[in-house]
Amino acid sequence: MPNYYEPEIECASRETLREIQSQRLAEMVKRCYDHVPLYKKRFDEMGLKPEDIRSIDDLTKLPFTTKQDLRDTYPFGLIAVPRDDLARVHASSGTTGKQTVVAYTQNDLDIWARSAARAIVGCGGTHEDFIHVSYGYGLFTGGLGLHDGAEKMGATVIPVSSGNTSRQVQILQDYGSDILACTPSYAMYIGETVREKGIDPKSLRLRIGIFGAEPWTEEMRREIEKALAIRAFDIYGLSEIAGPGVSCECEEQAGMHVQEDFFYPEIIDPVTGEQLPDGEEGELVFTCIGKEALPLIRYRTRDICSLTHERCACGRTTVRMTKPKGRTDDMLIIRGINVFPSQIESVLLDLGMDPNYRMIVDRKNNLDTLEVQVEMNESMFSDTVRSLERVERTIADALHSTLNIAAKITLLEPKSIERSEGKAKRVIDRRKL
Ligand code: DLL
Repeated sequence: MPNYYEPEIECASRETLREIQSQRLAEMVKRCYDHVPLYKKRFDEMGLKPEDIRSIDDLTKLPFTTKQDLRDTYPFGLIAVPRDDLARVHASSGTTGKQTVVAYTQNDLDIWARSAARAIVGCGGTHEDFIHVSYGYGLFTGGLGLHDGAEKMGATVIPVSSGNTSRQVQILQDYGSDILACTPSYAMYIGETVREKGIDPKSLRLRIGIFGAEPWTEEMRREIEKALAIRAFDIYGLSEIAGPGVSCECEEQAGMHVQEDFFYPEIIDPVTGEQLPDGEEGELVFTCIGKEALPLIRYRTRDICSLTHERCACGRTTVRMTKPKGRTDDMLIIRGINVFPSQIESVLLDLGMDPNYRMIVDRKNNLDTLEVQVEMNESMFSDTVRSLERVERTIADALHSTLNIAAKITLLEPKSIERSEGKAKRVIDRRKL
């Protein structure tokens, strides 16, 4: 059995898990009340006492926490331990507004590393593997998260970080990396570079990819698996809750197992806040039930997915979440139709296009417009103008029939869309400017 498989938790009965969760929830709520002024104030306003929370069934009595709460208390206002007890700080990229700063005690780092270790083992990683980490190192949690997880489960880490793609390929070849960890868009770029260098991906030792930090589709999975001759797994996480490893696929690839002894998930209706049952799509909410420094209560992730408690064929009993298809805040509303960039990606890949695209949303004469710029691949580039027009029409028709949205399609020269080494930026929304 590989290291860092923890069947006493990962395969525990639902009753055992509930007991652990209930006890940890009661303890963390008390800590929040005693040490975080914002929570004390909210509880007092609601007439709620920490003693009212005795089990997981009481969770819905608790208020939500939002990203705005973290911003309002920037940088360390929600921290529940003395500054001296902190072991590390990370931050989210903060494309809008202030950065979100998060902090960890040594125990929190251990919980996170255990989660990431379970994730790597769940994907089939073993202590014999060389894990090539191409997530960015730094305030972003990707690099150090996978790094600590890999060390925890006894593998050998290659801490490459992102960038210098040609060197990444050289290292994959020369060091014999077994596992690649990076964003799916960067994996695609690395795959493209492997092809351009005339390397047969099957000649690489690479076996497994652990990709996350942004939404990606099943079609994209197939493309990456082909380009790098590997099995590609989805890993999810967010800095506010820990980092990568909050959940991850197992070898069944049938949803991501949540490390629910540390991070308790719920799905809610984003408008009413009501809890939704298994199988229903809504906003993912997490309560950190094991953490000390930043024990967030019912944190609204804004990610859209659903949960299932059905036992997985891998034997794990932990709840699984579906691939988040996007965030409530990257959902575009174009002429009243809700569109996630991942849906556009699905349509393009289904048509055999490469997933190099950009969406430009604008408003002309009070009407929303959508232009989808799609990069041609090398084989199409030599085609006649007429056949390219046909391709544009085919894409426009497919978008119309699957998403019911009219878009202008513009084909661009190969390589004209900037490649991403981290999270890809696909949307330019000029309506807000
Ligand atoms: O992206 C942590 C991470 C690093 C996860 C490496 C996986 C791998 P943040 O920068 O705080 O943390 O961004 C978190 O990224 O709320 C989701 O919207 C999105 N996200 C993360 N993983 C996935 C995924 C890291 N597998 C935000 N699928 C989250 C879809 C994802 N979206």
